[in-house]
Amino acid sequence: MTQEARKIPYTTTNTGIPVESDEHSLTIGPDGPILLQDHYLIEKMAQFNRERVPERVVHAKGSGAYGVFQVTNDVSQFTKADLFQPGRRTEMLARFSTVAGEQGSPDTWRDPRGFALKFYTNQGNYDLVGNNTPVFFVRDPSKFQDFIRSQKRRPDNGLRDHDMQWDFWTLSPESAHMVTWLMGDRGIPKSYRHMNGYGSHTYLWVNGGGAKFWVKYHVKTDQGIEFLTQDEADRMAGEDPDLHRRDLYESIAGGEAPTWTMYVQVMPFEDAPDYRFNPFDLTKVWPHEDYPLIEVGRMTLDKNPDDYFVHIEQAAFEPSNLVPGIGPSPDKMLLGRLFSYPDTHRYRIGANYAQLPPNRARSQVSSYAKDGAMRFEASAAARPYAPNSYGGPAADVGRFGEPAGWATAGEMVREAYALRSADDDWGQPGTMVRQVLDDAARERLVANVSGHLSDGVSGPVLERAFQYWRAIDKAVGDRIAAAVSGA
Ligand code: HDE
Repeated sequence: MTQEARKIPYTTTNTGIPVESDEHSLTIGPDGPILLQDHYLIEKMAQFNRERVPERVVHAKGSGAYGVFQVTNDVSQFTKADLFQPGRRTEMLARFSTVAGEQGSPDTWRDPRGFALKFYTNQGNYDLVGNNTPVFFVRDPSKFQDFIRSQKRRPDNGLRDHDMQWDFWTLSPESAHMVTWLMGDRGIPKSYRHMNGYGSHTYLWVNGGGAKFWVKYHVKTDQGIEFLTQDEADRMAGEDPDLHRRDLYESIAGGEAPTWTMYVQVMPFEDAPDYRFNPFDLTKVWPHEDYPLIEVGRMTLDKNPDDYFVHIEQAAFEPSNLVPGIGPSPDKMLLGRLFSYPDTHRYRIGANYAQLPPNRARSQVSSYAKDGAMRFEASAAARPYAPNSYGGPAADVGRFGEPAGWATAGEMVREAYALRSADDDWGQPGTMVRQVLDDAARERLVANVSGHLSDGVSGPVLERAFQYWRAIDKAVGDRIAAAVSGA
């Protein structure tokens, strides 16, 4: 059968020139030396050597899909953000990930899960880069690099090390709330479809009249929360390390598009200074009795990317992508992240990462950026400077309102947040252990922690870990100590 009849294209070089063979390099006689003029062979080898971009330092192993976000409620009284206006439907991209493992690591390791969303709004990209937990391990960006290094591999032997993890955690009591989440059932979701996402930080919303509100995002799974036990997860890590990637891909390919409902908790702007704990502290949740959930809309993931590398590996999420009507809060972690993500993208993908298919805005882009490696879109202006008198873009001053921010003043210091009456590290995890978990979940928590601690944690660190858990909850701490000692 001719190739035409088979309806497959002929192979070409990267520049479209038909190649002579898929299998044989160019030699002098069948047994002879290979010729330098075999440009196609050289192109194949060279291209292969350059197939990787650096993997993400954290959140390296992930999966993602495209979808839509449909507003289902009227929250225009709280924000003028275009994507949250009544009836609006916005295309989007989601990427889910584990945090500490590398590209090939098992999906079912105990770890927080990244929950990164990119909305292609009419006013540029809005990125909500959250996790499947509403809190985090540390509250100052200066501790993040140390924290991550304690979770990843040791420089000397290249191994991960539970002793290092507990050493850092027990010396950083602000981690207690997040560690309680991590060691409980939420630490290993059944699949990416069966977990919630949270914006985690507090953000600022501004409405059309300029009124300000503090908000926290909750993106709840409509598939229901489900988890794997430690034993199930350990087994699946061997049987199918790509379990969660496969599940997401196959569900969407099979026409079962997963959905999530987005809610916000809204705190009036004036409540923040007198709230009983710091509402910007990323290690705390806001009790729902104080600030109930308000529905915003529904997200549906219904389209698998046609190329994993192009759309998911090169996806560049950045908390600094905030659109009119949404701003940062004084959460120091969030403020640190505003710098870090664009910086990592320039290093990992390149200066023109914003032009790639998953990252390019679907709305008008008229920035003055020009040139740089791999640029393929012409500059937006023939005269690349502002102001100019040749029709170049000009900021529409006043149209999008004031910057979404807050008033502040003070001396420069290196200090923790000023403590308030209910600002302690043990209270919320204690409440969670006692009031949110049932007996069976508490039992699994004790087993998960004691199993983890029984694997290579040294004497002094172990002793601190028992104190840490007793500070969260005396009874649970005692049970963990007994389980480890008896192990
Ligand atoms: Fe990230 N984080 N992070 N992080 N993070 C990255 O960005 C960082 C934090 C989160 O699917 C990196 O593109 C700093 C909190 C997700 O592509 C990096 C701090 C939360 C993803 C980075 C934090 C997150 C990342 C690695 C402390 C939840 C994956 C590669 C101030 C609210 C996004 C990259 C995706 C990825 C830095 C803390 C979520 C290095 C400095 C808190 C979901 O830039």
